[in-house]
Amino acid sequence: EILDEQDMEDSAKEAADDEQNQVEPEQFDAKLQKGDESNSELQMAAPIDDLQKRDWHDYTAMERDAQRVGIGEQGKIAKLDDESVRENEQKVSIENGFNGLLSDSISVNRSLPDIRHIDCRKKLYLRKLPTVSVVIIFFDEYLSVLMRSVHSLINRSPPELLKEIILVDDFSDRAYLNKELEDYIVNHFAVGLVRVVRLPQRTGLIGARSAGARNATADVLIFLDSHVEANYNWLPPLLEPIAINKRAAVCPFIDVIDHSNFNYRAQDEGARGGFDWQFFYKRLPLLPEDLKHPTEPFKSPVMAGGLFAISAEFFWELGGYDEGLDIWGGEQYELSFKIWMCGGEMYDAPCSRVGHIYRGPRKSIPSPRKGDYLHKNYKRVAEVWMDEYKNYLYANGEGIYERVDAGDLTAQKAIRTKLKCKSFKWFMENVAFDLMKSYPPFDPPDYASGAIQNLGDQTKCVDTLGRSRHNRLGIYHCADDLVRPQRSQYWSLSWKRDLRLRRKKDCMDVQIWGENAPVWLWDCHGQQGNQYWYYDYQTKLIMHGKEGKRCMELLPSTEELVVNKCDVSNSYMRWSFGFVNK
Ligand code: UD2
Ligand code: MN
Repeated sequence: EILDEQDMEDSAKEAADDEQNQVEPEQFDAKLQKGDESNSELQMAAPIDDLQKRDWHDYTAMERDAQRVGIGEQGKIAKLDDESVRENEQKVSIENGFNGLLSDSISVNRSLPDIRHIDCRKKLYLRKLPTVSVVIIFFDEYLSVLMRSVHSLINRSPPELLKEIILVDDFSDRAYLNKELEDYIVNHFAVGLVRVVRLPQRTGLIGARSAGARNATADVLIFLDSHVEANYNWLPPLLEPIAINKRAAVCPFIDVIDHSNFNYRAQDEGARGGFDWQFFYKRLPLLPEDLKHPTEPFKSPVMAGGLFAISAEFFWELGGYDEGLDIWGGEQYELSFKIWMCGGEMYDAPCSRVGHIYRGPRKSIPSPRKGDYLHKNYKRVAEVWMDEYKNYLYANGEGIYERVDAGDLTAQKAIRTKLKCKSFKWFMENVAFDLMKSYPPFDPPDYASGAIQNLGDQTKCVDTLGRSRHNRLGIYHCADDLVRPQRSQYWSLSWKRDLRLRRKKDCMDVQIWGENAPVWLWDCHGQQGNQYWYYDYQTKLIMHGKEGKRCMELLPSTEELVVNKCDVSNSYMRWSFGFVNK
């Protein structure tokens, strides 16, 4: 880090103001001296050009977009008014997992809301940025959605940076993706800008991306799903970290395009990427220093998978994707681990935003493979990269991993050795250092378990009364063994602080905050809130909610189980809990 960020921006702003973009040499001299003085010769020779920043916004296009009105414009909620198409709308939606018919009525050039952090609008980026090959893979994608993806890229990328868009067809079944797609491209895009690569058989998204990457000719590869929309000035923030460090991979913020109405919105304020021990992608909180600089790229342990930029050189240095990963899944972990462990870094860039259609309900499609490709993929990643941590994944797999064969891993292991990559332990301790706490591989012990016995009437215990979930709980004659009672009375106060039926996903749930609030048996959501409970083993109160002001109570007259304002003097509010883990 030679330069103070702010200094660099200030001088760059001045540079941008200057017609000829000439920077006064003294300005840089002063700052360069902050660097390694013993090496000032080299520092002075640092190409001044590379330090120049500029405003990359295309204001003409943005103003033009701001004027646009019509269905779905500005990313607003869209709707088809014609009742007669309703049936067809349903049919197309269920085939695609999004409202394709509605998409046909929205312009492929539609405008989007500029929902970036306000300071992103003023941000300048290096004048010299690498060129880009965008690789979009698709299998049976809906045509207007695919074309809107492409138009948005062309409309919102500086032409001098966007060298080509490569569409890789993963052997689609849909006929319109042949001639109709080719004709569209010929009629709408500059010659050679958009190319289609056709795979001779279904390869899956990993193989398709690799094929696209092999066809790419620019400095940087940007991989995208086939149902996205790039937002204003999305490209420079993705490229600058790579211009500075060619071993940086950068992800945009992924916004949500609603599958039913094409509304464009943020998913949250941003988060770091992680996973749990069933390999579900999870989000980790931003760090305090990330929050202090809301427009700066921040380090993220794992990418979501679909949308990211990486220099072609680094991608191939890493051996690309493991092409033994079939169809869908796991590749985001493989590449993320590889990037971090083998000398790279990964960032999320808040000022770069790309919308993605997260699919809604979709009719099930027959699997293109006989075996369980997903767990095979996961096992490949675990065997090659996760060292002893792979056992956490396997322990949560209910025996699946013992049954799948990962196949030949020689080539992947050889890459790890050749690049002298760090251990997975290093990754977990230095990059994903908070993951174990947020997503422990095994549930930590319960705070308490057993029967919940009322102290006002010691013959009575909380009981399901044989009812299933979505019913009120009641009370019943206590079991003889209060530590190991029968199933209808066997409760655990879990580490997530919900009160669940032992080994089940049914939790005590309170849905109103008024007087005599009934206690229900409901699906555990793990989000605390209205399922948060606290047992104070000294007062013997079972408190509901984080305020600790409302408590579980037995109403002796009606034998109902309710929640009311806590009162230690009321013995019907006090409970003994089978076994308490103090
Ligand atoms: C998420 C990622 C996706 C990928 C996947 C895990 C985001 C927004 N998306 O999936 O990129 O990392 O997790 O593997 O992070 N496709 C093919 N051939 C196939 C199957 C899919 O080309 O056999 C294409 C498909 O058309 C799409 C892309 O692969 O462009 C990703 O598939 P998806 O959109 O169904 O998956 P998604 O978004 O749930
Ligand atoms: Mn997708």
